[in-house]
Amino acid sequence: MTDPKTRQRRLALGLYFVTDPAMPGARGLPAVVKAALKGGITMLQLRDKEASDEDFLAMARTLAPMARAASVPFLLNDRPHLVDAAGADGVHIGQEDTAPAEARRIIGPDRLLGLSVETPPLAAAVDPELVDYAGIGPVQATDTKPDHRTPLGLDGLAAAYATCPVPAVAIGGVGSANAASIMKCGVDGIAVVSAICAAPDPEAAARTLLRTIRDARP
Ligand code: TZP
Ligand code: MG
Repeated sequence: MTDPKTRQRRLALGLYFVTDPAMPGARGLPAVVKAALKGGITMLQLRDKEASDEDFLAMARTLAPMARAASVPFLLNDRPHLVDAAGADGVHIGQEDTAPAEARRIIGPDRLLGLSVETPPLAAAVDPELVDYAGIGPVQATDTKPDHRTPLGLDGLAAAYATCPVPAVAIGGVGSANAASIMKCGVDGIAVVSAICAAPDPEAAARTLLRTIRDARP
């Protein structure tokens, strides 16, 4: 097994863009991702709960070389069995998806594995031998994930982060208005969907968020 520390050195959690299939509208997802990369996102995840494996893989194969050209790690949401074929750097799973040990077995020892945690006890339970980073949230209620759990708020986020044995990003209702206060909870970065994917100018949105989180860092 690759030393988890070696894998974690490849993480770049600052501004993690998680995609939505519908928000780009007529612009198309690749154009929005291209703009987001230009704006400085540091990590990218393809998320589409409804797509067939075939359509998901086709989009992943479009985005993977774009991310690679920008030296941005590219992860798939939920589908560890497609990581290899997609040429992705890893997978992000939720508590109800493939178990971490199984996902790690499928993707192998070298790729990145992220896990969503919704409460401080779930954050504390993350196995750092298997999981490279956590997504803690939702911080606030969000329409992007209609089935989300009770929002943590800033205090809940700080409490979850404090117990978490791996680096972590905050997710859920994160945007330029609250990014600075979220970073002050100590997290290693923020993950956003709508703040970039639904923005009229995704490049400018990414640039603004990046500046905000860099300025907020101690
Ligand atoms: N996991 C927890 S909240 C969420 C996910 C994927 C959606 C976040 O979307 P947004 O638009 O950044 O609030
Ligand atoms: Mg999931």
